[in-house]
Amino acid sequence: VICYIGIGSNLDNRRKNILRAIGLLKKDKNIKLIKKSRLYETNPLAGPAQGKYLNAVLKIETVYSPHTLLDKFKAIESALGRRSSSIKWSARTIDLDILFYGKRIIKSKKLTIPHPEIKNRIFVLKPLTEIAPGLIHPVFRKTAKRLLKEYCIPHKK
Ligand code: A4P
Ligand code: MG
Repeated sequence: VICYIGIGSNLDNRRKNILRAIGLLKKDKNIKLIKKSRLYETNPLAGPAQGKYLNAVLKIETVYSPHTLLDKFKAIESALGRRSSSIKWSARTIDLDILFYGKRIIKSKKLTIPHPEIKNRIFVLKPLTEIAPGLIHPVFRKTAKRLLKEYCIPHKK
């Protein structure tokens, strides 16, 4: 199954964290890295005050089920020393999110796929459009390029 993965870091050596996470993904025989976007420096979206992120999107192929893939990502996050925080959207050494898992639409207690925030996140839409402009979002039925074009920042009153 072809999957798209969002990766981000805003603590310690951000670039090194991302490259190490990609290294660990590549080591897994059941995960094949097909494409990776450039690294984008992005402003933190939501959450408490924190430093800028580096973000990227990866295209992988895997035989893992969505939940097993999530477990693998959690293992990589803890291998890279991510501490679990009770504060939503706080700074992190590494974060791996499943953006798309083939064309599957999943809503379970542990997983929502496609990732529900894709359309609100420039730090996902930019790198995604770089590597897969024609990819169709299975819920909105729009391409990545289109979602990026429609992206706008919600107006705060
Ligand atoms: N979960 C549900 N759906 C998914 C999915 N599609 N992929 C569940 C991965 N996980 C999914 O995640 C919490 C739980 O979400 C998981 O245990 C899983 O069961 P987490 O990574 O432990 O916690 P989190 O990342 O703090 O929460 P959340 O809500 O996933 O936050 P996001 O969406 O990851 O956003 N600004 C910039 N510029 N760049 C960023 O990368 N990231 C965030 C975090 C906020 N602001 C950012 C960035
Ligand atoms: Mg996450």
